[in-house]
Amino acid sequence: MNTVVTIPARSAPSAPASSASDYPAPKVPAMNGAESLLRTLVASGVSVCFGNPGTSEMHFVSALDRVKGMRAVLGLFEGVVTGAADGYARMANKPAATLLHLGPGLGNGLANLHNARKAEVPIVNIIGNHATYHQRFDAPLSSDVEAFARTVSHWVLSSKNSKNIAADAARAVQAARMAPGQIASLILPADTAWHAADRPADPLPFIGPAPVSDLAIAQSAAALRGGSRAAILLRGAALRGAGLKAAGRIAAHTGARLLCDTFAPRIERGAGRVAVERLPYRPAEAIAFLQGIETLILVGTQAPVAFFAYPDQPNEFTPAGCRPLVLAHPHEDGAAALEALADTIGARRRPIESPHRRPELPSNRQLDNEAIMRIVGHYLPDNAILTDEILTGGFAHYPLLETASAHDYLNLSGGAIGNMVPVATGAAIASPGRKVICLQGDGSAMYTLQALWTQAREKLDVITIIYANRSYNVLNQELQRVGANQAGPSALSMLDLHNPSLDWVKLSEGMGVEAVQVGTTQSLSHALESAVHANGPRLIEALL
Ligand SMILES: Cc1ncc(C[n+]2csc(CCOP(=O)(O)OP(=O)(O)O)c2C)c(N)n1
Repeated sequence: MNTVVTIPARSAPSAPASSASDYPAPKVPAMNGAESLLRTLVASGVSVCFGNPGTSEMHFVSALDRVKGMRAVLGLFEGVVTGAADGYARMANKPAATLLHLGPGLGNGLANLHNARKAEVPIVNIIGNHATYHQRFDAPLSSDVEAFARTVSHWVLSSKNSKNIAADAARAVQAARMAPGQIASLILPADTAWHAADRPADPLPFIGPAPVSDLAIAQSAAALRGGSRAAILLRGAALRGAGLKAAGRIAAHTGARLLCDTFAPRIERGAGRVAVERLPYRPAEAIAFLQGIETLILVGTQAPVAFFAYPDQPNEFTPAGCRPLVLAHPHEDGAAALEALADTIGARRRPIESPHRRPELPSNRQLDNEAIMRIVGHYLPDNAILTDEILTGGFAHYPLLETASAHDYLNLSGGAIGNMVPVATGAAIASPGRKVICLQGDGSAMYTLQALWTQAREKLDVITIIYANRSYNVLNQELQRVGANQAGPSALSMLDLHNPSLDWVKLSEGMGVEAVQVGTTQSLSHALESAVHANGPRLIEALL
């Protein structure tokens, strides 16, 4: 017999039970659905679960002690959970699981699942729901979980019973790992977790990136040989390792420019890496940047468009007369395609790699955005991970890190702010032994600041530098750009973060992360140098 829980019948006492012993203890099966799910995830290579559970996920939570191989990490808000899963996947190249509490828990995590979808990373969401037979009562936490999930997921399935759940989990991991990386959401009604399962499921084969056709390679080769002024716009795995090297060979052989999207999710930069120019954010600058390009080869991305439409400004950036040519779609193997293209055109020269020249420290003065980037570049440890959510603080000074120590640069990929404190947290969990430096706008930081608590609890090597300009600065600029330039005090107060000013040292220390406030280049240098050599999380409030 597989029935495992005695559900109080409708004739059960109507008065609340005075103690748990008033009801018979549920029988515990040898392996319940939740345990079969967890064992399947581990067998399929999922070894970290970021979660914020509730009653409907208690069987999953209790299985964590019976199943070895799953690191469970608590986030104190679901946006932390989903953003951390994004950061983990960007660095680990495989999915973490999230554990989310019904529709509202998932809803809290949606913005960062949106960002993860744009970053094209794999994530397996496990979302609890009411027991199947309870859903008709419209109890307080009832909602259309599938509808919530569909908005951000490539794959959604609600498990029907405890016997299916392991097989469903194996399919969820397979779906998440489908190139270039997908969001898979498995909904788990509470009774499917607590009833008996037969066994875990075996892992399913991964569907890796599709090979690029010979024709696509021949077309790009012909375009490069034709002598037109060419550029290659890169995204995804092509911005790392073999793909980046092959792109560098092509550039050295043909003179083609190498470009990346403004918000590429991950890029290998710094000493020893092939330098890639970053597409500017503002339309006028992006158009000037691309001017003169006659052939634009696309690898893992689309032809560039503006972040927003602005009155009287173009929203497509490809120059008139330029031919965009897809070498590799995002689900295809862009790195292999670049290698094949380099071989086809006979690109034998070594790629040009950036030298190692740490940016010089600025002279002592009040902090500004340029000085912060210089100091970060100066002290950046080898093989660090940098996350960027600094909006107005960053664009102009991005080139400063070209000759800093080799590092991975992670960007806000989907435009929903509140992403990178969690992303830095997940990246640190995926990359033990590597320092993570989180460059963070103060406005954006406040959305998911609870990630600091997770950093403290997990003792993660993350240094967060808050750009404390006490403003939604970028929106002050956007006011002008969209032509809403009659803003008065009420409008401007919506973009201002004074009154009261946030006390970042107290906020951080309140969550267990040592913190310091700095206002000069010298004090930032001291604070960063000391943080780089320390273990565990630190926060530096940089006054601007
Ligand atoms: C989820 C979400 N909510 C709101 C916005 C709109 N928004 C874009 S930038 C920004 C302010 C960012 O401020 P901060 O991080 O301090 O950077 P700064 O503009 O000062 O450089 C806001 C509110 C957004 N992009 N995403």
